[in-house]
Amino acid sequence: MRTFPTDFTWGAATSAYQIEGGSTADGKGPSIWDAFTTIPGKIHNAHSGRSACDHFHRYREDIALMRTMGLKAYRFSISWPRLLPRGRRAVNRAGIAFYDRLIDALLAEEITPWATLYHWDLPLALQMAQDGWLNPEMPTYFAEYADLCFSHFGDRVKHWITINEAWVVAILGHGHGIFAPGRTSHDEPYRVGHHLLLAHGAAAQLYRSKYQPRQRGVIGMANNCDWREPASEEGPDRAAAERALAFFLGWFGDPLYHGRYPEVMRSRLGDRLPRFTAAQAAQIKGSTDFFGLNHYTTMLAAHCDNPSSEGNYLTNIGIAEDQDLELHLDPEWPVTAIGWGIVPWGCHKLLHWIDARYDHPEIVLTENGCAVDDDLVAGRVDDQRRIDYFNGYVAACHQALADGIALKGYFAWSLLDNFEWALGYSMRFGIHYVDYATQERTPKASAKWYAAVIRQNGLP
Ligand code: PNW
Repeated sequence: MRTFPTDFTWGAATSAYQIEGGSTADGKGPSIWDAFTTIPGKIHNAHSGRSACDHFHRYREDIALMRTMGLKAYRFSISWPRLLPRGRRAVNRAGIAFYDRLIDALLAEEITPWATLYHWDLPLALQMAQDGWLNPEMPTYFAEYADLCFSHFGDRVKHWITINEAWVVAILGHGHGIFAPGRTSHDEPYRVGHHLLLAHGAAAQLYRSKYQPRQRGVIGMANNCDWREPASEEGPDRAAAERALAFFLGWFGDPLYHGRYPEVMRSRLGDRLPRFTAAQAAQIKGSTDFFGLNHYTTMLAAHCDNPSSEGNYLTNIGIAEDQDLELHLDPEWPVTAIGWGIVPWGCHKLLHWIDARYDHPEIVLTENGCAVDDDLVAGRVDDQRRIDYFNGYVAACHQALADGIALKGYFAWSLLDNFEWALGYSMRFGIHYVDYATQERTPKASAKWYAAVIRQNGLP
């Protein structure tokens, strides 16, 4: 039996646009994803989150699924345009009431709510009239919205995540244009990333000064990173792998923990990388109470003198031209339905990389999971491949704990099959199967496996 610490947090995660549906219900305003999903060709089969898993109406049923599993914590996101339909000022009381009901129902089942403030569903008005995350005023608007959330929910929500995956918002939303708002540029991602960091910093400072002394919660950011393994033992490939990690996680982790961007980004990007004023750097440095990490996969990294970031965005390469980098899979690795390698040792190495670079922070794995081509057969989903994936990654977490890394929690992505962004409903990440025609939920074998892990607080 590989046992976890008694206070270890076992959770599952979702996000508002991916599960709620109710996209115009009770006064909700449109988000950039409501708009983006209407553009022909952007989303697999023209799917959208209009109804999604109808969690907006079925949250009680979904909390019952969590209770059945013995889940300790549930990570969800708050829809900014559900609270502020035009992004600022006029508050939609019915939106507040929805999250009040959700939070109260979770607490009634002794499930700890972990709330993410921004999981990509920016109010459309802020995009159309203000250029969204390109606007240097966005950190101010975000802090206003955060203030609203802390003031209404902070008496009950003690775990806050400001921004989910700044890298994805910057690179996939403003670099490759495959996610909302669909912009393509080699320069905008760095400005967007800068504003996201400033937005996090403004919200975190507000929380710490105005709310934390009374509410006594914690605040962090959830950044995503895959592991980059050198494609060979040669110096250039080792340097390429390290550079890839700096451009992926160091981009956000270094400002949060060191108060500056990685040196390799500053030297390679020059004036394309914005600068922090001394006051801004001081506000961001040390602004998180834990290191939130979303981790899914690993790629081999090789030096390449003329790379291209065109093509398969699923490799998470970023702006390859800035990194002299090429990525590929080891053909030996098994892959998930999305084509991501299943490489648990990459997770273990990344946890060590974070532990060393940021001086032993408390880490929470805020997302980990995989897509499987699940079949519902006679009321059952036998997703052994997902169990194998989780088993490998949870074992890697246990190994990291045994090495002395301060890992505090693990959140499976996802509680439910849901709207997988550009891939629509074609990819299933859930531990519960969702029949989108009937909205019926079925616990997969992986939900039962995970329930046993939680019950035993470890791996058999
Ligand atoms: C994360 N990529 O996003 C998100 O936080 C979730 O909303 C999402 O459902 C989950 O991972 C599974 O994909 C990503 O294509 C989505 O590079 C796509 C990419 C990376 C992260």
